[in-house]
Amino acid sequence: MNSPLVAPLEPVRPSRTLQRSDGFHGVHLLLCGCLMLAFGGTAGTARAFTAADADVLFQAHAQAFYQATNGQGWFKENTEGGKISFWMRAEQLEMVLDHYERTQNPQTQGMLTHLVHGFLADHGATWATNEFNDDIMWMVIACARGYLLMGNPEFRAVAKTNFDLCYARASSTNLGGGLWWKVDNRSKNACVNGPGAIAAYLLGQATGDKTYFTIATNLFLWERATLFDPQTGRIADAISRSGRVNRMALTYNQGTFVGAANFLGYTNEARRAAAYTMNNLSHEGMLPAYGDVGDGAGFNGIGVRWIARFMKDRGEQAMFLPWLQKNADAAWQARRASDNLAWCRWPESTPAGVRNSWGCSSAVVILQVVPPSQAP
Ligand code: 7K2
Repeated sequence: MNSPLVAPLEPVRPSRTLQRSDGFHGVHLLLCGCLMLAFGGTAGTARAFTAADADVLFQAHAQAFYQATNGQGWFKENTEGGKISFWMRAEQLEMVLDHYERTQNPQTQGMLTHLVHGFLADHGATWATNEFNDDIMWMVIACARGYLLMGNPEFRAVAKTNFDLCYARASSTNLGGGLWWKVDNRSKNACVNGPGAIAAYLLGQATGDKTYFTIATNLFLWERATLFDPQTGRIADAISRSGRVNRMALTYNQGTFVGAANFLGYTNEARRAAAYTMNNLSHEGMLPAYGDVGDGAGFNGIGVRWIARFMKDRGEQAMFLPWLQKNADAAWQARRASDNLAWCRWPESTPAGVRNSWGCSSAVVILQVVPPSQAP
C-alpha cells in the first residue's frame, strides 16, 4: 500500500479511566462533570483536542485505508481490504477536502488528485448508470469543492457534466418541485435535495453561470416548504410520490439543509435546523450513535461539516461551538491506541478488530471542521 502521508504519528495519550466503585472519585467526577457542563463542556482541558490531534486522526485513517497505484487512489472498505462504494467514496473525498481546507497541505492536494482520478477510473467520467440521484450529487459536491480549492478545471468539468445529467433526469414539478431520489421516481428525499442545492450553488461559484444559483434557490425553497418544520427546525427524510411524509430526522439531512440555507442567506432557517440537531437529535449533547456499519456511520461527519461552516460564516460560535467541541473531544478520546482509528459511536471507545473506513470518517471530519478547543 502506498500512503503518501508519512508524518510521524503523535504518541497516544493515556486514556483516563473512570473509577466508578470509588465513592470519593465518583463525587469528584460528578463535580467535574457539572463544572464542565456549566462551561459548555469545554472546561476540562484533559478532553480538549488540538490541531495536531486533527492531523493524527487524518493520518491514521489514511494509513489504515488509503491506497493508490499509478496515480489512482481509493479508500479500502475496511481494515481487511475491499474498495469503498460510490457515495461513501465521494464523502471520504470530502473528508480529505476538509483536511486540505484546514491545512493546505500539498501532500493532501496530491492525494485529492489521485482520489478523483481513481474514482473516474472506476466509475467513468459520467455516472448515469448509477440509479441514485443522491450519489451523483455527493460526488458533484466533492468535485466542485475540489475545483474551488485547487483550481483544477478537470474537476469543474466533471462536476458540471454530472450535475447537468442528474438534474435533467431528477428534477420534476410533481409535489411542487424538487428532485427525485432515484430513477424510479417514487420519492423526493432530503438526501438528494439538500446536496442538490449545495452542488448547484458550488457550480454557480465555479462556473459563474447564474442559472445554477437559481436552481440552488429553487431546490432549497422546495425543501424548506416540503420537508422543513419551521417551528422545530426538523428536516423530514422524504416525501413519497403520493405525498406521504417520512418525518424521521437524520443528522446528515439537517446538515445539508443548513449548508444550503447558509450559502443562500437563509440564516434563520440554518440556525433553526442546526439548533434542532444540537437540542433534539443529540443526547446529553452527544450526536446520535449511529451504527458502525452502513450509511449512517458517516452521517454525523456530513452534518457537522455544514453546521460548522454555517457557524464560522455567520459568527454563531456562542451558540454552537461548545457543543461541536464536546463532540470533537469525544471523537478524539474514542480513538483506539493500536492505530488511532476512531469509530462513529462517541464517546464509546473504538473496539478492537476490523474497522470500516466509512465508520471511521466522521471522527476525522469533525476534528477537521471544528476549531480546536485548545491551542497545539
Ligand atoms: O432512504 C434513503 C434516505 O432517504 C435515507 O435517509 C437513508 C437512510 O437511506 C436511503 S439513502 C442511502 C443510499 C444512498 N445512495 C447509495 C445507496 O446505496 C444507499 O442505500 O440511511
